[in-house]
This record gives sequence, structure tokens and C-alpha cells, in this order.
Amino acid sequence: MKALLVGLMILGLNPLASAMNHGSMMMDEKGMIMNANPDTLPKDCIKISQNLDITIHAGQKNALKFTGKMFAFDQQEWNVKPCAKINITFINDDQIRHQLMIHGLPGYLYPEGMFHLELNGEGQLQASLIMPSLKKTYLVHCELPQHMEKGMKAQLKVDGGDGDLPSIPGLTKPVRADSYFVDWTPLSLSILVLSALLGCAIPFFILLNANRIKDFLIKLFNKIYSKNL
Ligand SMILES: [Cu+2]
Repeated sequence: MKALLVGLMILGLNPLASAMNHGSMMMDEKGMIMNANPDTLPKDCIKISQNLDITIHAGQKNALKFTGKMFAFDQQEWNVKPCAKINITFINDDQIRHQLMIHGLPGYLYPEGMFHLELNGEGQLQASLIMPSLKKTYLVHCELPQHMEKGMKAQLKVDGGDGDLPSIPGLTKPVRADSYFVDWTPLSLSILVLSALLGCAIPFFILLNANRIKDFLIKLFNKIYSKNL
């Protein structure tokens, strides 16, 4: 057994350390870190202005306060200084996969302009990145199908940002709000009108016939009472 392990290690297939490290990507059975950058300054930065630790939770419980949403981060907006180094602790509180992706970063430092953390289930990851100096708002989201649409969307502002992104739960309106079409038919419309008329007429009927209704109820009560004696 020992000889087999040594052999596998010589071949570079170390079964004791399943993590893969391909330059800007680290992946293991727990999740993935892509394009972490703890030390290279963006071209427009002379030095790191701020060393900021941020903990971000992802999970269904964060969406409870947002009507119609299913997933969310525990915060929807972060503000940092130009050239800030952000040390992110990403915690997934769900049993399903979630991502924390930041888009729009400079491509010479972050391939495809993207910083990406991913957890296959409950757990946590830590990675850092350094923001450029540009006054800009970056999209932060989970790219798994329907997770952003169902609420896992946020924004990261550098130097106050250059505006707000749409559809951030609790923060901004969607570009196009959902509209729910009612398919009115002559029958459903008639039922609605009739119900409205009856709703208006019944109180008047009761008021105009109060004495008759009272007499009727007394007789009815006496009948029931005398039967039971
Ligand atoms: Cu997700």
C-alpha cells in the first residue's frame, strides 16, 4: 500500500491532496476559487488603500425578507475605496451549490474580467482581490440557473460607484416589472359586477328590513327553544 501511494505521488496523482491548482484556479471537492489576486496591484493603483475583511453569506434564509425571492446574499451592497484589497470569506449556508461572482474587473488581471468563488454545499472559502481605482459599480451574483433571477444579486461599489444596477433585492427596481395578465371573459366579468352590486345592496336590504328580520329571528329562536323543552 505504501509503495502504491509513493508511486502515485511520483506520478503527480497524490490521492491525499485532491485539490487541483491551475494557476488562477483552485478546485477541490468542496468548491472552487478562480482568479484570486491577493498581491498584484491594478495598473492604476500605486498602493493598496484599504485592507478590508468581508464575510458574505449565501442562502435561502436571506431571501425570506424579500417577497417572491428564493435565494439571496446576506447583504446586497458593499462600498469600498479605490484600490482596496478585499479579503472575502464566502459562506454557503445551503445544502446546494452557490457562487459569488464579481464581474467587470480588468481583464489583464482577472481573466474574463471575473472573480469567482463557488461552494458545492454548506461550507466556506476565503480569497482576496484588489479593486482598481475606477469609480464603478460591479455586479455580484450567483450564476447558477435562475439563482440571480430568484434574488442572488448584489452590487459592489468602488468610490461610490457609477450608479445602481437594476433588480437588486430590497434596493432597486427591475428594468421591467412583472405584470400578471388577467384573462377576463364575459362570464368572469359578469360575476365580478354581480358580486359588487350584491355587496352594495345587501347592507341596504338589512337596514330597510331590520324590524322584519328581527321578528323572523325571534320566531325562529322561539320555535327552536320550544322544541327543545
Ligand atoms: Cu446560487
